[in-house]
Amino acid sequence: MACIIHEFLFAEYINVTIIFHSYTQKITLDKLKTLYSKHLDKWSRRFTEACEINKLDGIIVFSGSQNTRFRDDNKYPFYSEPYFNALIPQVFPNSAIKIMPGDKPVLVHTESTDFWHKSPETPSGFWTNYFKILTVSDEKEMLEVLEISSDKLAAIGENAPLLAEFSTINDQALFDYLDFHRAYKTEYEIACITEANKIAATGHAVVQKKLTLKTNKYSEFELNQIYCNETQQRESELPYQNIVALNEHASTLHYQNLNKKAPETFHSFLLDAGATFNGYASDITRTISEKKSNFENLIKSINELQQNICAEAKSGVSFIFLNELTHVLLAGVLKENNLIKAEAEEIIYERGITKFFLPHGLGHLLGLQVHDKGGYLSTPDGKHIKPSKDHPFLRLTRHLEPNFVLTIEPGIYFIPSLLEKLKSSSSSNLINWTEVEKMMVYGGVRIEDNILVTHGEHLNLTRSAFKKVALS
Ligand SMILES: [Mn+2]
Repeated sequence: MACIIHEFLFAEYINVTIIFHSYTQKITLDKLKTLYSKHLDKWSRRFTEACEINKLDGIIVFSGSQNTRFRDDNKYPFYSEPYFNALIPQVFPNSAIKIMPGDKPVLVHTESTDFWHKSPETPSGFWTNYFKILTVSDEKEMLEVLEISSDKLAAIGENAPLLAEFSTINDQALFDYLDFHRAYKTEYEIACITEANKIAATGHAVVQKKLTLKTNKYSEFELNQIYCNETQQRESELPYQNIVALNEHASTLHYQNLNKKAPETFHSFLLDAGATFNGYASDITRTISEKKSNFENLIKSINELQQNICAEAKSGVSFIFLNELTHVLLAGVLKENNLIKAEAEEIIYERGITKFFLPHGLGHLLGLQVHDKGGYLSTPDGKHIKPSKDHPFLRLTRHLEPNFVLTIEPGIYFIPSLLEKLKSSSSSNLINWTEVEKMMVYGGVRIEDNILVTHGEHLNLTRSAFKKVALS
C-alpha cells in the first residue's frame, strides 16, 4: 500500500483507459516510524501486564496458516491473526511472535522452499529493528526455536495442530484483557486508520463520479472493480467484502452479490466499502440517488441525523444512549418524510416502529478488524454489558472514551420481510403505506463515518478524507 500515482498521459494516443489513482500516502515514513515505536511500547506494556495478571511467563502470537480448500490444492485467501498485526504491520503466514516481558520480542518467520508459489515477503521496513528475527523452514523448526520450555507460555492464534504444544491456548481471560485495551487506539493506529480512510475516499469518489455522470451504465460488478482499481486493493486485502447495491438491493443489509447486469433504471446506489493500511481498517458507507426524488430528501434527513449523532459522540457518553437517541431522531425523520401519520411521531419511538426501518445497531469499534473486538467489555477482567433485547445487534455497549475509533452508521431501510411484519402488527394504521411503497425501489439509505473520540469534540476521519476528494 505504498504511495500510488500512475498517470498515463499518452492514453488517448494509444487508446487505453486513463487510470489516475488519486490516493497518495500523506504520512511520511519517518512519522510512521516514530509513532510505531511508541505504539510497540504501549502494546509491549499491555502484553506484560496481561502476563502478570494471568501469571504467565510469556505469550506467543501465531499469524495463522495458509489453509487449503477441501479436496483441492488451492488456498483460501490468508487473513492474519489481528494481534500479530498489532505488533507487526507486515503479513506473514505460518509465523509467530514470542513476547517475554523484559526481552526483545522475537519474530519467527517461515521461509518456504515451495517453487510453485512466490515465497512470503521477507521482513522489511521501519519495524524490523525492534525485533529479533529468526527464519525457519517449517513448523518443526519453528517449535524448536520458540523454545517452549515453560508451561506458563500462552498461545494466541488460529487453533492449528501447532498450538497443541501449549497448555494455555486462546485463553478467554487473556483475550478479555487485550480486547478491552485495544479500544484505546495508539497514535500510530489512528494514523493508520486515517490513511485507510483516505484510500477508501478515493474509491468512493471515483465510483460516485462514474455513476452520476453516466446514469445506468454500470453494473454492481463493474462498480466494484472500479473501486478496487482506484484503491489498488484486491478483494482479499479489503477489510470486508464491499456492499455494492443498486436500487432495491440496498435493502439487504449485508448484500453480498455483484450483479453483472446494469439495471434498466437507476434509482439509488449504496456503497459500503473500506480499505486497509498496515492491517488497520476503514469502513465507510454512502448512499446516492436520482435527483429530486423523495428518496433524495430522505438521504438528506439521514445525513443530518448522522451528523447530529456524531456531534454527541463525546467522552463519557454511553453508546447505548446514542443508539436510543438515533431511534428517537429517526421517528422524526419518518414524520418529516411523510412515512408515518403526522400526529404519531411520539408514539412511533415508544412502540418500537423505528426498529422495523433500522434493524441494525448504530455502529461498532474499528481497528485491526472491521468489527473490532471488545465492544461489550466494561472492564478488562471480562465483565460484559450485553445489548438489550430491543437492540440485539448493537455491537458496542461501552461508554466512549478518548482515543476510541468507531463507526456511526444510522440508516433507514425498506426491507420487505420486516415491513410485512409491521403491516400485520397493531401499529400498521400509523404507517403511511402509500409513501412507504414508493420507497421500495430505492432499498435503503446508510451513511457511515469513522470517528475518533477525543477529550473535546470528535474528529471525523471520513469527512476529512472526503473533503480532499471533494465529497461530503
Ligand atoms: Mn460498519
